[in-house]
Amino acid sequence: MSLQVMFFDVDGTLADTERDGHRVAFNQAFSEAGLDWDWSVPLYGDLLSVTGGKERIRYFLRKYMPEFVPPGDDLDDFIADLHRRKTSHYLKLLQQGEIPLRPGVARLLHEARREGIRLGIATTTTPANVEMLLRTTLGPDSLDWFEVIAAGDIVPEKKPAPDIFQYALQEMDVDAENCLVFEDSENGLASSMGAGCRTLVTVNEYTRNQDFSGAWAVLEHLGEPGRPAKCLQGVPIGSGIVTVQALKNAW
Ligand code: XBP
Ligand code: MG
Repeated sequence: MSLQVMFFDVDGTLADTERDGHRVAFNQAFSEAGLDWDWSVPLYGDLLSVTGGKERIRYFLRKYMPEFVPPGDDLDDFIADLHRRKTSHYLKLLQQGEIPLRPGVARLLHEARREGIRLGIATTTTPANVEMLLRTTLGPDSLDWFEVIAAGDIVPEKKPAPDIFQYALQEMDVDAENCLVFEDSENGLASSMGAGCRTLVTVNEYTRNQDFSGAWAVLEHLGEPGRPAKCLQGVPIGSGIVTVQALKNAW
């Protein structure tokens, strides 16, 4: 068993998209639809326990507005419409270049490509969101760096179910034991571990205090030369600068 493939989660892992991206876009969609809902930064922390934007709106209504009756009495249509609006606002935010990649992400991707490591993406978010993030941060060619972009409703069950990683493994025809997954959340870790993949977690503001038992390594971020990350749990990697060589040494 050896390091042959790297799978990346998107939201929270490639970039801090949740607080200043998805959350803001949800609020813009609510306001556009004439709703006075406001998902504050702390409230959104609770809502993140459910992955998937449509699933998150449904969870919000059930938990915080149980009396709410959607126009036309059709909840699925109502949520789908709100989510379409949200996606369009989110894409605009990405286009404006508001959301940079996290430390070390671009560096490690470039390095992995040079070293012949195969790349894939496994995420809960909508495919158009992934494509726009890659295009605006790494350039239009970067979509081709990934042999599979497994995203959104392509599988029946979103994270923490293992479906999206199982799908990505199958598409790339690789064994889980030769893969390393990069995740940022407990739901993501449960999903990748459920598919049998070794997982490196980089925490963020929303996920810092989650339970990462079973993760191979947990770091603040991937680190940059001159800006090493703290290794928080598990195997320490490369004195806080995650490189392909450091990963191979620790494997
Ligand atoms: C990401 C998500 C996504 C985004 C919203 O989870 O939960 O739902 O917040 O995306 P993960 P959509 O990083 O674990 O894949 O609104 O496009 O669903
Ligand atoms: Mg994530």
